[in-house]
Amino acid sequence: MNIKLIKLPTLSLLLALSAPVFAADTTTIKVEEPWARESPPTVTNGAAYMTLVNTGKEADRLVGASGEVSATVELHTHLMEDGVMKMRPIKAIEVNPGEPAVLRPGGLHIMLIGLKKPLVAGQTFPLRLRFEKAGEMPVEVKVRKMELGGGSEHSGHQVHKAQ
Ligand SMILES: [Cu+2]
Repeated sequence: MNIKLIKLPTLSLLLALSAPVFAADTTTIKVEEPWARESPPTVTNGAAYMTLVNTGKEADRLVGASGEVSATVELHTHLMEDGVMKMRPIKAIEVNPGEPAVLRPGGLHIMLIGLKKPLVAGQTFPLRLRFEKAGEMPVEVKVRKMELGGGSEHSGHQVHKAQ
């Protein structure tokens, strides 16, 4: 009788320990510097940018993102159409080993549609990224000051230009 009582917790402890170890082994995506621009109170959409680095050997893809920050979260890209830059939803963003996927203004981005409240510089908000192979990954997105053509002298830092 005693053997059974000891065995059961031992087995469940082993299972509990092996699960996170397995997950860590398969996590090959590094998310660098997730950020978003601050949004004026009248603007209801925002975008999140970051660099996705694949440190593994196999190709992976960002297939979705979600969060409480906005009503809808979509993967977008920019396309030139008849001389006009347009945003288009896309199904996935390729993240291949040795080829970091750079999400930035004017290019790939995570679109935040229907912001529940304005994005305020200095604050952060959580997003969950979903990769085809690496699975779900939580990130904390930092909100930065808006950089506009004319008013850059008002901004504290010039690291990120709009273009
Ligand atoms: Cu967009």
